[in-house]
Amino acid sequence: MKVDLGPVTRLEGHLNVKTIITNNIVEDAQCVGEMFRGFEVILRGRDPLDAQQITQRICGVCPYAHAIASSYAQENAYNLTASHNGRILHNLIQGANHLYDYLLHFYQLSALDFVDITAVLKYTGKDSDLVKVKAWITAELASGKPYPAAPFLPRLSGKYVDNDEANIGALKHYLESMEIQKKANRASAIFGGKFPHATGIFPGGCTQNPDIDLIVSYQSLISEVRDFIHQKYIPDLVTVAQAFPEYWEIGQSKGGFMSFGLLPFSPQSDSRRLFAPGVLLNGTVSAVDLEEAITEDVKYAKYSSPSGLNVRNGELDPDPGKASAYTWIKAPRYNGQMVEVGPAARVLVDYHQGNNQELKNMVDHFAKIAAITPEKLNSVIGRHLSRGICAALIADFLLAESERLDPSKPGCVKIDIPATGEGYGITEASRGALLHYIRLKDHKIEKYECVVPTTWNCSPRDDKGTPGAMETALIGTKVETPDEQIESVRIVHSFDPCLACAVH
Ligand code: NFE
Repeated sequence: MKVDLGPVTRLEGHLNVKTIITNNIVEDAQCVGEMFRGFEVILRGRDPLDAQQITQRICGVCPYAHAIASSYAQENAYNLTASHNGRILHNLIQGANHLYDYLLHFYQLSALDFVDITAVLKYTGKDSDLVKVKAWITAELASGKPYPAAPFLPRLSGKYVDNDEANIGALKHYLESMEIQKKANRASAIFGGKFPHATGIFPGGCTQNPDIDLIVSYQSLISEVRDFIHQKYIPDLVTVAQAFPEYWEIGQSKGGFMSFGLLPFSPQSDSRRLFAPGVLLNGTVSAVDLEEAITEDVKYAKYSSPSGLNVRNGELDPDPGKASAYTWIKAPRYNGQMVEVGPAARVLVDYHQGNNQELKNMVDHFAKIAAITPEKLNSVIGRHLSRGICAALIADFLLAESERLDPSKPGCVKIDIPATGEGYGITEASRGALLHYIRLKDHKIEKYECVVPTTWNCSPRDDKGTPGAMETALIGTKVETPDEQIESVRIVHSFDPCLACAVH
């Protein structure tokens, strides 16, 4: 039986997942990116300092990651070292965006896959927000509309959390989290400019100087976000994990893991980072090679350009009618290997290197209470919990990092754009490893390449026929209701795909 899950909702952009179900098992799955964008074409011939602005328009969810990757790439191409304040400001802006994004993903994009929202209909308390939601859902359900009470209902058939108090509590946090997300975005905006597309991020730093009153405002906002993470987000994650232990086994990708590392401790391009970069293959972590190892296959993607090109030589010739192709997403590979990127990769790659003792302690703590090994982070629940671990570590880091700003010094440095040069910039967007590459000619952009997290995770088959990370996580899954497949949708949501980014 063939079932298309698209358009999959509660994610960014246009994703279809084509499945073949035999005896209630997903026998095959294809991730289909249904649109073409072409930012790399738009950038050709432009002023290089447009790049960190234009690439933010790739996405309204992770714009700062693009601005930061672009700034790093330009610093590399201009032989420019960021100022002390500049690098810290980059971190404060990008880190706050991660916090916003994790909360958005858990509450608005995933929680309703697990939480039974109809529990609110039994609510008898006095909380005004919950009373309003209850009244609104009740009226919507009575209205006779074909799809009443969106985005809460309708929903896929399946098991949900069976505890009214936990369900109602999670709904309350769903509502509160939107205010908290706003605070995270306001914190980023203090130094970067208005969310979602910050005008203040540049190679070498930020145009906003770190005045003391701004630092205090930033810290106050991040402290509130941090409290929410510890008091509500992580307990809600644990509730879901305890209610759905089978999801430690569901949704495992069948390749390696890669992280580019996140939040450098100093302006130098080889600085240690809060989360270490690395490629984890067969239990061993190795350093990331940007020059040769990353290639993009296009046998099954709608491009006529050659397959298997590395980043420096990447091309983009759209071919909508290509017979063998089923998606607009290319298939990036690392030394020919399929890898998963994202929160689980970020945590596992760091854990295996012992880079961050607090991360190790948190992973070991959760592994102990769930009676799992750290490798089980490669699962639906594992990806969700990894975001929670990242959120807790990042919030603490941002508060400490903001103390290191020097209000007597500027936030940016003078930029001289050379006539020629090239540079790579790597960071971790919330959804995973993000690479920007820039090459200059006559002081202009000759070539720009982005290799983006969801491109890795939602990649189609490569030229050898190996499926992408999400495809492998879906294949073999047992589904109770083949034409709905809540199990498959939970797997897809655990990756938090962003198709706007994937096809960029
Ligand atoms: Ni549009 Fe993004 C993140 C990047 S995912 S959300 O996180 O880069 O491909």
